[in-house]
Amino acid sequence: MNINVGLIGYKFMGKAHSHAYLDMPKFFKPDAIPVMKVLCGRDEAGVREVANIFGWQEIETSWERLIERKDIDLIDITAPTNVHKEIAVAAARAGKNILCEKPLAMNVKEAREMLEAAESAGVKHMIGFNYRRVPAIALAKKLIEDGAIGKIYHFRAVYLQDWIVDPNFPLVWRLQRDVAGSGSLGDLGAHLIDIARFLVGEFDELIGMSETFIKERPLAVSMTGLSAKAGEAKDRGTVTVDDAALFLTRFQNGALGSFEATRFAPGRKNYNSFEVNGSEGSIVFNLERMNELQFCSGNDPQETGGFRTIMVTEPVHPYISAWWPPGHIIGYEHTFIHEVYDLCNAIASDTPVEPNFYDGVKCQEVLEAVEVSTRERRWVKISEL
Ligand code: SOE
Repeated sequence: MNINVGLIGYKFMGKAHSHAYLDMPKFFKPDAIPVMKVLCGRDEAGVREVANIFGWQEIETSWERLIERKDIDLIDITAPTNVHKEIAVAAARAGKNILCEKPLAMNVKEAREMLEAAESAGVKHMIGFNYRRVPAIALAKKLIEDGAIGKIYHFRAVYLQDWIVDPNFPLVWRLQRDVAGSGSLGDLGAHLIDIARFLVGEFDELIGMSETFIKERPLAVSMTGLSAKAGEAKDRGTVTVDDAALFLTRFQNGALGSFEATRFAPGRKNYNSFEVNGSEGSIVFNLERMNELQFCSGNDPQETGGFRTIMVTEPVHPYISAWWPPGHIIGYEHTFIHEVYDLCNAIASDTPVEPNFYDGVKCQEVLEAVEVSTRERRWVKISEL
């Protein structure tokens, strides 16, 4: 079986997804093969260039036209957040399966509409929380489910970057609320929230705070991925999102959580890290060392107890047997390969895949609760949303 893919967006995430479709069938044996049918973007020259590099068969410059096509089975949305809802709802109504980048939507209302549209159309839907498919994080999940760290007491997470510390870094779309929805909170915090839900469970209540350290920046003349060029120094615009967001939470199972998402941590490039403490042990992960998982077991002899570093590259580890011999590490791009592998199998077998739009909605509720809490300076129950 083949799955004809129409991918919307061709920059940072568009390339990560293109690469995933290209490589996945070369290493995995999926039940359905993704066919790189159409790459879609507004700038014809830009989209054609990327389509040629990755081997997309055709291009489109209108997502509406793409969705109307009868020969497309899966719509993959990597465009900015403000267009997710319109595209996803239209794609669902046209009977297309959907993969959508995170955060799912601009707010809870939109996210719920997307879930409702996808569910009532009976299509497969997935959200791009790719870090669930880091083998070390998948191993952490297995260890927790096996009871290796017992009852969870703490989840402590930070996602730190530094690419906008320079006050003259331009006002890219990720710093504009009407395009991105929020700043570090939705871009980085969303990943932490999803990992927390994956490993610990649902949130009950939280209290948050955020700050925009640099309130004005030069306008951007060009941007791609996380790089951009500023125009004239006098042409400036207002930053309308948070630069950093922090919150404390109580999970429904009684565990306590602390979260910090910032782009103002010099030296931290993509430091997505968490520690889970349970009654029988602890787990520590850091994306900058993504092939490793730190594990401490309370059952170890006192003399030799403590954290051990598990190199998560043995064939018994999740996803790894498709790759290289032990110790031959994998990287960021592999998480997207694992994601499209699971999605293609789910479409082929007509079974649900996770994380999906439901997980997107649950994450969006937490994001919005942080914003409400920050604005109103109070604890917020997730059930209020
Ligand atoms: C930029 O902050 C970014 O690329 C995010 O948008 C991704 O979701 C994250 O995985 C890495 O950082």
